[in-house]
Amino acid sequence: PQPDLQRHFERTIERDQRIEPRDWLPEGYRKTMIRMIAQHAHSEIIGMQPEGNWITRAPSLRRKAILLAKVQDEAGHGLYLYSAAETLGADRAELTEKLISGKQKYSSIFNYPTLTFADVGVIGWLVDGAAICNQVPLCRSSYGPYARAMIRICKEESFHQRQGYELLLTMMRGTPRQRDMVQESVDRWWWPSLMMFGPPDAESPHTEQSMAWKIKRHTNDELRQRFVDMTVPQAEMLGVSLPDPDLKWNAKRGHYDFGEIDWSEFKQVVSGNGPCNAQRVAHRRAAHTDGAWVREAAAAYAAKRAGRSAA
Ligand code: FAQ
Repeated sequence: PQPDLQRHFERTIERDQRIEPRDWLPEGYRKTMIRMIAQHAHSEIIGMQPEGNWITRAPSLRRKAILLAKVQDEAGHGLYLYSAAETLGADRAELTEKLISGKQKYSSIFNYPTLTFADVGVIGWLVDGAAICNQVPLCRSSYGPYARAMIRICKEESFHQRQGYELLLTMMRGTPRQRDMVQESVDRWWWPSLMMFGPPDAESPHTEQSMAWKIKRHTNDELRQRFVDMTVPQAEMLGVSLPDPDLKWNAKRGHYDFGEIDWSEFKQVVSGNGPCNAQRVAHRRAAHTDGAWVREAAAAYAAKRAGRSAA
């Protein structure tokens, strides 16, 4: 590149200003941003499935309406994020192709099954809670379209998190069986939620460069610790225990200590061998195939309208 373009990019980052689509940017930055935004978009779209599983079986009309709205928000986040990826020159159809052929990742968390309705509450509380913890700093990410997308998405995620916590509070005020359902669900989701933050810093290939480019503002371990510190008091309020015997307050550090994460499980899930990976991707692929006629009709309609306005 011309030295002045490179310098402009570096100074923009140094001054904490935003990189915009019209700006020159290094190829590595573009690739990293496309990878991260695409994985995030795919996560939102695949993330509709675990909760979508309960829409037809929600225990009341009110819970059904709430859940429908939440899952619909996730679709919106996915589409919004694909648009952000397009500002970097990515092609949406290609990104979808990479998702359904298993070439691009999405968050490990969505490869776990939702076995009871309590899972809907726990996903809201823990999964959306972890997502917020990770995404609030991304509102200050150096890539403008992504940072701005995060502002709106975080607002909606906060609402989702409240929704989950309120559902769980209601169940905890219910029968002993309902309380057991909540506890059993927390026991299954706790460790996978901690894995959402990614590998430990020492094994995270992208963190250093992404921090230097101010794409990421905190490391994976920093955010994981923040999540644990924020969640333990919420668990106490709720009256559930977290399934970690090593979890305890460390006054010296001013943080909660917690046990070792099973990184072999994480690796298995990320490499496609989690409990639901095959099912999630197959479902998305089927939806894509079944929806081909809608895309074709929309494209034909757009072409016809373009022709009419040109005439
Ligand atoms: N699952 O070097 P790092 C949501 C991959 S929230 C799968 O640390 P990086 C809301 C990573 O991609 C979930 N793969 O990478 C919702 C990389 O692979 P690659 C989505 C993971 O990028 C709630 C490799 O491991 N949120 O959807 C995971 O610096 C409820 C090495 O890792 C975002 O995407 C994982 N957990 O840091 C929806 C937020 N962790 O590409 C529905 C934006 C790591 O080299 C219902 N993304 N990997 O093959 C980020 O903040 C970052 O990308 C991290 C990973 C922190 C996820």
